[in-house]
Amino acid sequence: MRIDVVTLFPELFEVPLRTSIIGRALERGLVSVDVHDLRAHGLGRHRSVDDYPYGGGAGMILRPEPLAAAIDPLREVGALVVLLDPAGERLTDRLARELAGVAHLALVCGRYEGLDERARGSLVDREVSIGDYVLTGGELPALVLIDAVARLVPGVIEAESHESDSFATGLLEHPQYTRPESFRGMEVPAVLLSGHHAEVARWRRRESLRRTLLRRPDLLQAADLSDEDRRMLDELSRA
Ligand code: 4HQ
Repeated sequence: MRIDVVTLFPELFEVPLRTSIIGRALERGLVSVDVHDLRAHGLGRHRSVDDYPYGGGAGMILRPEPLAAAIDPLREVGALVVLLDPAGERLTDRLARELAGVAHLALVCGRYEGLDERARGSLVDREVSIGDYVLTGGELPALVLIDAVARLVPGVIEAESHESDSFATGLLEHPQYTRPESFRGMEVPAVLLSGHHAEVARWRRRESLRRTLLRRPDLLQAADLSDEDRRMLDELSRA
């Protein structure tokens, strides 16, 4: 998968894209990310990329010409152009999986008060929001999108790990424990030390259901639940 990024702050991408699982995916060539500095297409001696809003008001707006100069070549080679913006479709597990199936993404990061509406309307295919809060730019949302999507590219992590992701199963994940067996007087649940694989699986499923019921009951509507799950849920909600 290929990802291009258009930004005024390329340096924000350096460490995150060199680190850990995503760093390794890039090193192995499973994903490639090219970061383009919008300033390279700035206008005049000052390489200006923004200007005051027509009609007045606070803040600056990104002019369409530098955006077009940066984005047109990416459109030409077939990239799906995605703008990170609070007005976009919310990034969910479903959307991350959909975007992981796109061979070439171009992520556009706004700054200030955002893009001129003509650039948004003519240069952008889709808009994605990472949540209902206001950030200073689209760079952190772009990194969130890259992280969420790249880990789903075959080979980046074991398929097992994301097939059991909470939002893939529709339930929150069960509690996990590692050494030591006793920590500050708190013990690892005995069933996990028992070696009974079927009992471990049943305990984990019950704890997933318990956590989802307590913290995100809204997820239960869409979850794929067996008769046994419904029986467990029934028992949990009585208790
Ligand atoms: N932005 N999800 C870029 C966001 C945002 C979000 C605010 C995007 C500022 C210029 N983007 N503009 N939330 O807060 O995607």
